[in-house]
Amino acid sequence: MDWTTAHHYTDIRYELSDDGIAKITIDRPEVRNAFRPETVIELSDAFERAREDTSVGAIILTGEGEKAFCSGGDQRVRGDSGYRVGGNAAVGRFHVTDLHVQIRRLPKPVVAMVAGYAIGGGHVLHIVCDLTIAADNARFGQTGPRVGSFDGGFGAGLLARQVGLKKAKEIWFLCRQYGAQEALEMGLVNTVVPYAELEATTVDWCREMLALSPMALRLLKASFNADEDGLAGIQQLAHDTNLLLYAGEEAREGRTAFLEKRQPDFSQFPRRP
Ligand code: 1HA
Repeated sequence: MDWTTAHHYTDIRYELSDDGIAKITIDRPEVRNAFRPETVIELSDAFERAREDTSVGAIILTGEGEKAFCSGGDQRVRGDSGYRVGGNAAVGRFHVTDLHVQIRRLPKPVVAMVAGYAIGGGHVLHIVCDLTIAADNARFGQTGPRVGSFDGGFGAGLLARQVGLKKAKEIWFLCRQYGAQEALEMGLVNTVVPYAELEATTVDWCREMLALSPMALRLLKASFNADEDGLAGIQQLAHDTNLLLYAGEEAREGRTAFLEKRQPDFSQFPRRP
């Protein structure tokens, strides 16, 4: 698969295919692709870039190499008030949770491509992606209670929806690791393939989605969020449908009438049963 670098970062890579796929790679293999605050800032910028690029229809999130997708927060820069920017700032950051929200609200499918460890905060990153394609060497788990941390947001709630409440509590309470096949059986991932086929399979899945209606996919993602995110999810779905309204004659009549300083004539539009 040919990828073209579309923007240069320090901790990540941002690449595009020639047919509408953006690939975002955490590139810190020396720490099993753990993220520091700078990594999160770059990831957020890359996801925004992929969102704004109208040629992009699907996004892959992955980690460099075959040893890890991501091992969570970089424990070397963990301070008492979060993870330290530049390793020495007085005030730490805890904002990977904002990235979770960003990935979920991004109106294009985001696919986690997991080889090796998806652990701790790295595990939560794959949980918030829409789909997960796992290599046969993938290993999943939470470590929070072992290192004095936890994610009671999407990391707990979405996980429970994906694997069931008892299993989610087991994953968090015991901090065990689970292999790819076990993850598949519990509904944590969509498919498992040999490592050598991981990228080709992920690209195939993305291409299948690229052939489908972008608006239907967008509304489906918002619909799942509406169920899961309460009022914030309904807000997203509502504004996506408002976008559809804007594109039609009925809304145009409202806008044109205002600009022409006349009463709108909505009588021409059907009141559908
Ligand atoms: O829970 C949260 C949050 C919750 C709410 C809001 C924000 C949050 C933000 C973050 C997090 C967290 O992510 S907490 C959980 C943090 N992560 C971990 O506890 C995982 C730590 N790593 C491991 O358990 C293992 O390294 C591993 C299972 C991923 C891989 O094991 P392996 O293959 O045996 O490699 P290992 O020798 O352990 O690691 C290779 C190198 O990578 C080591 O460095 P070296 O001795 O070569 O210098 C190791 O220290 C480093 N490394 C691995 N993971 C991390 C790391 N360095 C810093 N941070 C890491 N997370």
